[in-house]
Amino acid sequence: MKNRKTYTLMRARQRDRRHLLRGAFAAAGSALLAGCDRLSQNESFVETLKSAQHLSRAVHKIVAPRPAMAQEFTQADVPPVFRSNGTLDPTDADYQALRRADFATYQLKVGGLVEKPAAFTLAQLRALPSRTQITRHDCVEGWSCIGKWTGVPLGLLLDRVRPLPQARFVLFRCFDSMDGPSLDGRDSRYYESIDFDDARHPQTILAYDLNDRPLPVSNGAPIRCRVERQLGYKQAKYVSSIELVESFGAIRGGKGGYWEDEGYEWYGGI
Ligand SMILES: Nc1nc2c(c(=O)[nH]1)N[C@H]1C(S)=C(S)[C@@H](COP(=O)(O)O)O[C@H]1N2
Ligand SMILES: [Mo]
Repeated sequence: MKNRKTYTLMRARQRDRRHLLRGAFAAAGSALLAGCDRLSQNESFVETLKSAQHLSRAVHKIVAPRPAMAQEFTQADVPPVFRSNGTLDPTDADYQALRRADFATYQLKVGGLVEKPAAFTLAQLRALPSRTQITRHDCVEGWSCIGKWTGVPLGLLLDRVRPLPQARFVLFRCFDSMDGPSLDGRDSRYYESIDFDDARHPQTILAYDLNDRPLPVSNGAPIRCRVERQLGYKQAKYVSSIELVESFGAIRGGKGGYWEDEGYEWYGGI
């Protein structure tokens, strides 16, 4: 437990960052409305996004309690094209086969520490109650983009599979290998994890539509996670399965995500 003084200090720093962030957005002004790319030309904005990554989870919880909603925008704020980043077109054979079948054979498996493991086809996911939200995606590489996402609230799927009491994290496994298809059997597929506060947040959805159209391959078709209080790298694309776990210390690099294993913070709160 950190002492009071540390918290006060951290809180002051956090205020500075929030202030910086507001300043950066104000400076970017109408550029934000015009599209995705221009914010990346704003140096202080880029720096702010980089530093936001290092906020501790505890401090973030104090200054911005997580039940709080991420800002939502209007249709007028949505640029025609949502930028894409990271994997744009997975070369993995299992993904390519699904893609050739127009994802008709896709099944999202939800298992691990649950009472009732389940699998959902895209048609089944689309038939469930949905949520639509227009939000801003912030990548640590220094760009932002507003998009309109529609999908199934993750909390709803969790209710279906009934997490066991010891389940603490929701782990997303993705189709795309980051080092290309593996030659030596080493798994380099993208993965991510979030805790239950985020998993059950009303704006956390498994999105199948972007800007009123089926999710393009470059943005994570057929299913990608939107966890709106977090930075871009937490938004897992090409989700193949969801696993409830007690801890992620023994999984892959042990840090809870592909980029986390490379040194990014596990909690990418914004
Ligand atoms: N499976 C997978 N998910 C991913 C990535 C990736 O390379 N593979 N990149 C992450 C990063 S760093 C960002 S900024 C966003 C980019 O999402 P977009 O392509 O829809 O803009 O996806 C995140 N999720
Ligand atoms: Mo990112």
